[in-house]
Amino acid sequence: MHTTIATTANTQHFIDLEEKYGAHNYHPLPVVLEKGEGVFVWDVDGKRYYDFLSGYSAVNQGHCHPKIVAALTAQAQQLTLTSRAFHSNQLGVYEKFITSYFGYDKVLPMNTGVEAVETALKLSRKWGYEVKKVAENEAVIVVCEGNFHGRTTGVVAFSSDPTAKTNFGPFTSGYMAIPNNDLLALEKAFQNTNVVAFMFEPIQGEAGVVVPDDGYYQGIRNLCNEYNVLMVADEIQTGLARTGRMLCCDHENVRPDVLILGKALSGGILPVSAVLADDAIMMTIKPGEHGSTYGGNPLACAVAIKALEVLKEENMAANAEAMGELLRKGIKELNSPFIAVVRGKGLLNAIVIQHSNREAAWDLCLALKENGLLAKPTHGDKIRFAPPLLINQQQVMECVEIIGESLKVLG
Ligand code: IF1
Repeated sequence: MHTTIATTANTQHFIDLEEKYGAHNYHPLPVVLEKGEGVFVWDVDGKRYYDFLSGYSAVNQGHCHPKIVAALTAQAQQLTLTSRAFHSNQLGVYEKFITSYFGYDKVLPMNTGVEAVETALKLSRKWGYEVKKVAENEAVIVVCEGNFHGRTTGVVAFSSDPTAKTNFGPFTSGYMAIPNNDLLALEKAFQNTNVVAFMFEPIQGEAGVVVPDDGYYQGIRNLCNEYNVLMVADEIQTGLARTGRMLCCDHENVRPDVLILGKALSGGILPVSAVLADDAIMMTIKPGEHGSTYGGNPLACAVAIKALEVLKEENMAANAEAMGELLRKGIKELNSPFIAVVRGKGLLNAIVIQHSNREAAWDLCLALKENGLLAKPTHGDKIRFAPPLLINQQQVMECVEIIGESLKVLG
């Protein structure tokens, strides 16, 4: 059992409601939030926290960014949903905007991240059969061990995490997993001429912010070119300025064939995801073959344009790079015997806790919470540090102090 801490009656009231009426598919920290602004969130008792999770990188632009909220409310009073049975005056404008923003011919709009992943998988197979000419039902998509691409039955089929898979089978076939960050294994996998795509996270998030070797993205690009395989980058978490570049693949000036975006595409306002590709790939999907009721809805279009504009207007990539450096340096200089590793890129970071108590990472997160910083452990010993990208130097320094102070609970 996890350590528990005293909560106020007010906080406990809301926790009890979730406990009683909600499915128990999460194990949240005992904090109940009611307000957010920029890098901060407030709980129902009025206590303020630095948000070091940012909705798992959905809130890159900061909570309730005024420009994005304004775009939301203006469009909400005009038109919110048409379905794709009709055109809207927002969709085409958004499609032109996002394709020129990222430099692709076409976009396919969806809602949640995993839907965009499913879209990319279907697109890859379609291209494989119709362009690469793989024999019917023989297409193989290569993925990495330790991947996290979402939670549908289709996507957990190629997860290597037993928690994600156990008792959810039977699973679809056509996937091959290789070790992450291993170009030799990738080239070996590509010997199979039925391979149509390699889908990867530029930095594995769920696995604990695993940054690959320099040259990995370039290596993938070269192998995909050589073997006529689609390079499919899941930048749902790493994209949109989080790692210090607009896309994580930009660190090596590499352009994937298929780009998957989600999370911060709306700045945390509503679920908006997208798949981008050029015509040779995207035009293999014909009317009726794929879609979604809410995909590309007017509200999402208006919000996504503003969310993308804000990233550039406020130089969020450059700030993420600089503040990430400062944060990692600050944490390293704490010289804590309980921090085995500090790693990350830009403001996608994690620490690995080493301690005789298996609950140490959870306990540290409780102490961080008491001291005004919210972060969540993964896989027992890792804690992700990923604040909104508008955090400033003075705030980073204050957060390092909070982390230093909180580490004292570990002994
Ligand atoms: C949860 C992790 C983060 C993702 C990548 C697709 C999706 C995600 C690279 C699916 C989602 C989330 C979902 C969240 C936990 C979280 C997560 F720890 F599980 F891995 F961020 F690091 N591709 N990631 O990271 O997007 O369908 O959820 O919109 O609670 O499951 P989604």
